Amino acid sequence: MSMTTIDPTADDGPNRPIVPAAAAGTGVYDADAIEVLEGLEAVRKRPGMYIGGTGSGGLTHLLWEIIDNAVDEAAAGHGKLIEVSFHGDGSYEVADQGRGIPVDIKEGDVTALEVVFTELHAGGKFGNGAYGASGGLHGVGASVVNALSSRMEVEVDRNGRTHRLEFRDREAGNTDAAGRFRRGHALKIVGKVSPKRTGTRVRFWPDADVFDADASISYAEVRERVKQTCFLVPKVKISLTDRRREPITSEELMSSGGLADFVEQLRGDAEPVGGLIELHGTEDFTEQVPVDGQLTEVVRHCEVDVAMRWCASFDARIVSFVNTIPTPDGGTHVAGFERALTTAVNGALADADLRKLRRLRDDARAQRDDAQEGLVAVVRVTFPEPQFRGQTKRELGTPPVQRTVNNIVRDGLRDWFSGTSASSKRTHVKAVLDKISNAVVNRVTTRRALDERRKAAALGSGGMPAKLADCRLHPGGELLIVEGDSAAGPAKRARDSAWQAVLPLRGKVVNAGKGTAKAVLDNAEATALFTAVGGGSGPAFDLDQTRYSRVVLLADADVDGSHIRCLVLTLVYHYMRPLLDAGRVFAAQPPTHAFTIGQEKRFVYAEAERDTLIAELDAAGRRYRLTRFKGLGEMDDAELFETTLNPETRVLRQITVGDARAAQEAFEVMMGAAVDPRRTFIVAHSSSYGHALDI
Ligand code: 28F
Repeated sequence: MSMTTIDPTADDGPNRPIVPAAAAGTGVYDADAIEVLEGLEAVRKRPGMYIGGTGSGGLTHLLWEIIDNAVDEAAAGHGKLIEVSFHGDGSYEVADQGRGIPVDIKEGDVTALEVVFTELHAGGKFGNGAYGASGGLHGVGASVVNALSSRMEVEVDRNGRTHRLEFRDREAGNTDAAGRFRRGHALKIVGKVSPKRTGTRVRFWPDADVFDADASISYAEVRERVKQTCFLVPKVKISLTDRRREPITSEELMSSGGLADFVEQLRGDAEPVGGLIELHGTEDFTEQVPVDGQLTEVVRHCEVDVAMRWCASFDARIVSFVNTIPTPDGGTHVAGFERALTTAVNGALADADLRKLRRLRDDARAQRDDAQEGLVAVVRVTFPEPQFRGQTKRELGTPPVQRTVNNIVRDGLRDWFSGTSASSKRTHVKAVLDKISNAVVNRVTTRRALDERRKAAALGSGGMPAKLADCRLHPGGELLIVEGDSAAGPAKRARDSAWQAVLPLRGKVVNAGKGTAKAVLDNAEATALFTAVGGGSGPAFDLDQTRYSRVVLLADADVDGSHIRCLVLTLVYHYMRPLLDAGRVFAAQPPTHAFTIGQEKRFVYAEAERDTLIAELDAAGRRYRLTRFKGLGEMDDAELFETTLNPETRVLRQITVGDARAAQEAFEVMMGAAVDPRRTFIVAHSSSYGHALDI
């Protein structure tokens, strides 16, 4: 019985003469065949690169690649039914009623059909965008499925014929009358069909050598994603048939409402607020893509579809897709949507000028989470060649999409909120704005209450900061401000609690030169300082109300010390300026070194002094022990007392307004981005902390 094959020279028409078979499967590998096998071999070497892994996830990816191709064909308007079958022999089958993969000869005697299953990124669905939006497993194409299958059968109904091609371990061929597999590129005509009947059927047997023994495809998981997919191709029926065991079960899934149905399903039984909002738009964007190694600018036509509605719940549920691919980790399309949503919501709130928001003054703006409270939304973009972020390819990366989605959603929502779009009703808009404005009020009032509690918590019983170790004499005593907990302990032990109070300032005191008044007053450290000093803060600062006669900064001479010293001076400069003007702010000048000369101990306050003393002692042949102080925390109580607390022996430097202003600039430089000025500053000013006034 002769095998009927296609005469490669004839046209692809329905009346083509049937010629006797050439000697198929001659076993000669031409260069192309070798290249193809190497391509597919690469996939088998590193399957994880193409399908994420060789477990159940990777195996399921194979099925989705084939389903996605069928869905792409239906999404492009070809075919209204897709059939998915799980077979008892471990194979999977997908059939569509699309146009049928082309069967014309591509080059030599290889058909387009074979190319789709043997060349990576082949199938013409990539690069020329012929397909519009390719669902494809992120562009890896059906050839990956072939690469990872021990067997594959493809049948195409096209031009009134059913064309068949098989693969055995990636080799193209067909089974002859005797049931033997014969290698060859020729398609086998296995039937006649009505010329109007077109479609593609693919059955594949995953290669047990590639996948983990326990890898399996979960019917339920496939069903769940088929359900989601139905929302993306409204009115396309997708049937699922399980032939793995008796009784064979089959079900048909279809959504007629598309994304609107999807939102209703996601909403569940949550009470809706306002009505369903549907936005649609298209915009072209350009993208640089490598074509034949040359970066070329291509125009992409992008469609944006959004369905959304608010509910009386509090969580936000935004589901997103690019073409028919779910993007569970969001990406540029979701980013564009979220930005547009917050912008449009704030525009509408401003127009509504609600009293409950006016009371919040500069806190009245809705933030992202306020706008998204109780929101259910499906965001879908459709364009060819999507780029994905990361290996898992669950996040859309194409940058220009963000702007496209932002434009379309912002305009669409602005129309809805302003009532100009058909579907928006005043009552719906009002209900949504009420919900969002309540979310803003709740957030702001909760945060303010929390801040108050924090401030109160930071205050002790007498209304003073809990961490203030106060003294008994007011207002004649002095307030010692120490940096962090390390120096607080020794200072509290070494001080004279009759007239010396200690306040540790930890962490990053707010930068008063940069932060807003609110940020400063919200900062626990700043509040503690203002409360302890007692004269209030800002323009209302009253020197006569202050609780101490002077404030003394005890900070190490290192960078951290200078940082906190600059911050406190900036705070004093901006919010307790009269303290400075009255010369009541001082900085302790801890020594940099101590010389133990016999029984005597001498302190020096700068490297220059140290070197001079060393020279003297050496000249006099005196023996001595030199200690270097890197921080106050390194001093013992006696040293700390003598050098910073004891008015008889310590060295304080009076801080002037100029110093504080310099501190402000210093702070800018120290915290500024530019490194050079900062380094210059530290070197230039390190000596300036040397001179001192006796107090
Ligand atoms: C069961 C899996 O893979 N269906 C597919 C088509 C249809 C075309 C196509 C596919 C274009 C040039 C290759 C037909 N006619 N189901 C599927 N249906 N691929 S995959 O073309 C792919 C490339 O050669 C198709 C006109 N244009 C495209």
